[in-house]
Amino acid sequence: MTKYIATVLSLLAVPAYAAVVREYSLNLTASYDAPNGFYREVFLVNGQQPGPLIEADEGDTISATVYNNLEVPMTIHFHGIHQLGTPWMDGAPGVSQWPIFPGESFVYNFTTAGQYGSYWYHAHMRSYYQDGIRGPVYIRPSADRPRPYDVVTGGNESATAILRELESNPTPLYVMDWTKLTSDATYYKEIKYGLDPACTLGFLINGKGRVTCPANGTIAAAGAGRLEIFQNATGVQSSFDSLGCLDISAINGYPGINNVALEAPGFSTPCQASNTEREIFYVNGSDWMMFNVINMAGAFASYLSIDGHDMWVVQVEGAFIQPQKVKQLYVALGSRYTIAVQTGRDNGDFSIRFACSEVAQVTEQIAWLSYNAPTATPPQEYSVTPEVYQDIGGNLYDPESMQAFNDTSAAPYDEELKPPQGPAQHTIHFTLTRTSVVSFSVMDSGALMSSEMELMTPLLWADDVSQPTTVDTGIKIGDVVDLIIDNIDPVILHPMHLHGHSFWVVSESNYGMFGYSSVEAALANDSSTMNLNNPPYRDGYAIAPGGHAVFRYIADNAGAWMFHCHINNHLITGMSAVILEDLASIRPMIPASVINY
Ligand SMILES: *[C@@H]1O[C@H](CO)[C@@H](O)[C@H](O)[C@H]1NC(C)=O
Ligand SMILES: *[C@@H]1O[C@H](CO)[C@@H](O)[C@H](O)[C@H]1NC(C)=O
Ligand SMILES: *[C@@H]1O[C@H](CO)[C@@H](O)[C@H](O)[C@H]1NC(C)=O
Ligand SMILES: *[C@@H]1O[C@H](CO)[C@@H](O)[C@H](O)[C@H]1NC(C)=O
Ligand SMILES: *[C@@H]1O[C@H](CO)[C@@H](O)[C@H](O)[C@H]1NC(C)=O
Ligand SMILES: *[C@@H]1O[C@H](CO)[C@@H](O)[C@H](O)[C@H]1NC(C)=O
Ligand SMILES: *[C@@H]1O[C@H](CO)[C@@H](O)[C@H](O)[C@H]1NC(C)=O
Ligand SMILES: *[C@@H]1O[C@H](CO)[C@@H](O)[C@H](O)[C@H]1NC(C)=O
Ligand SMILES: [Cu+2]
Repeated sequence: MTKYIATVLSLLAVPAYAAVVREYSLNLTASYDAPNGFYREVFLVNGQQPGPLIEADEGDTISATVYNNLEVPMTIHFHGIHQLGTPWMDGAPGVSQWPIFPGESFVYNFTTAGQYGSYWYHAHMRSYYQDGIRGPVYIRPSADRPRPYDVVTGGNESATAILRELESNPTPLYVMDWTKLTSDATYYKEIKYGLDPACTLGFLINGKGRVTCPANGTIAAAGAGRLEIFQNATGVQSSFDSLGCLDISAINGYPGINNVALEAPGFSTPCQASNTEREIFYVNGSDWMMFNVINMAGAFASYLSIDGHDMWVVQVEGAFIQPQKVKQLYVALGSRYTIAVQTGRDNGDFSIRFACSEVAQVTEQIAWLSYNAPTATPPQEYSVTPEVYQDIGGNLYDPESMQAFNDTSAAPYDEELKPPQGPAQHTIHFTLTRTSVVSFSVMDSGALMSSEMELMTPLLWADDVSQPTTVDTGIKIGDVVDLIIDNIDPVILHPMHLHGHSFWVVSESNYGMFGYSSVEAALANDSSTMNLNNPPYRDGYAIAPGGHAVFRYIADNAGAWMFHCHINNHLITGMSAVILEDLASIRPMIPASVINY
């Protein structure tokens, strides 16, 4: 009741742009469904996957009550939301809150002040978001944010006005990978048989899609480059099965076992095609469309391309960028991109393609962009135009002429959004490594985050914070922190995500380790390896196999913050650290209701 009055009062008090409280109920339930044609248990948020959109205007408060009607414990993390001043609302079990047990509920209250753009929410317990506990968050930017739309439209005022209008309600374009087994079942097989569950039934787009079974030759042609990478790195010759999954049995020492995440060990089932619904976007005569692209997958990144259309990338992870006009967009796991697409064709139907970008699987999912009138029963197949830019492996047909999005040069449009220059107060080194077939680490020591931590007293208020993956360098508010991250794995890319902050990617390379003890040391020797001038500003970034990156951020948010790989199978087998930030100053603020939950 007080909640409601507060909402109404704040609406009445100031006429425009008044911050309000946006209330949401997220009801988590289990069901049995076949989104791409194969029945399995699925988890749903308010009866759907992905869950409903949580939206707000910049500065609003979000109050989301989560009802856990599942049979497993749960927490919800609002990915990319800084939780400034409310680290106990971050949804990290064992770090910031107790799990929400079956039958219980929890209220996530937090401000969106200082943040705008595209985010998402997802389960942070186990790998449960891969079973369907995930959905979008969108924060409309305040009026005073500088927008890059004139660059996109070449100064055409009416087109700029259209983009400005579309910005209030972008079209969802969410990709996620989907497995035949539940995430728990997959995990238990992984541990029992010592196998890497890197094989899926393919992607879903906005929760829809179908399984297609490309001809062997098509998979082989699209996957040739990957086989070479794999062979160079491991010395093992391999091939793809009919689902496009890389046969990893040779290195794992389990000859004959394949599709291990999907089938009973010892059996590989050939691909079975399904004919389920695909997502269709109707142009309806509009000149432009704006999409919020979010990779909500549990394992795989992807390449996005729209046949016959350029994509203008205008926003990445909560910041407008210097726009790039591209034919292909690499969509990192966990990352968000807003794209503007000029829908300037007279008619026709075009494929929107997401191709898996990982060595482990060659697979593609399609949605349609249709210039035809919406029909009650859309056709099972469209006859699409031949203007295809990428194959099912995401290889561009003509890389010379077809521009791909360049993350490295995606600097914020707001030129003031720059990293602090001088030396950092803290430099923390991480090594990304596979410590066994079924464990992964971020720590130089190879230490694994224990999965039991999820059930332990959260570090935010625990008496003993000294876990092997706790990083405590005495960070105080206002300090500058550098994370040097070397990925020593020869094949596996790790999309690293930091809670509580956005950071600048001040150095990155796909080739070689950073090789310096600090940013200062690098600058002193060879400043061409560094970008402190206009680096990308992100909350997640994929680190190439055998490559490195350096993230710089300002410690402005006291708490206990996870720094982890977003590939679920890596996260839950150890690949996370928790960086402590001025805990002493925030501990007195933690609500008793959260501690005594
Ligand atoms: C959550 O926010 C609402 C609305 O501001 C407020 O009424 C409620 O007391 C808050 N609950 C908690 C647990 O902070
Ligand atoms: C959640 O959904 C279930 C199944 O539809 C329903 O029985 C239950 O009442 C709902 N709970 C809430 C809090 O909405
Ligand atoms: C400017 O944009 C509008 C809206 O998309 C379009 O109708 C018009 O043709 C454009 N003008 C020019 C000169 O391109
Ligand atoms: C694999 O190794 C060969 C021989 O060193 C090299 O020519 C080739 O470029 C490598 N391929 C890839 C994809 O790295
Ligand atoms: C396609 O590849 C699979 C797996 O390697 C093999 O079993 C099958 O015989 C191949 N089919 C054709 C038509 O070549
Ligand atoms: C086009 O029209 C359909 C049916 O009215 C509607 O569902 C869809 O949202 C519209 N698309 C756009 C881009 O406005
Ligand atoms: C991407 O941008 C960076 C920084 O501007 C540049 O050094 C690099 O060559 C670009 N990569 C490609 C493939 O164009
Ligand atoms: C310093 O830079 C030079 C030239 O770029 C390079 O050859 C050398 O390896 C660097 N030294 C260190 C210690 O990394
Ligand atoms: Cu990883």
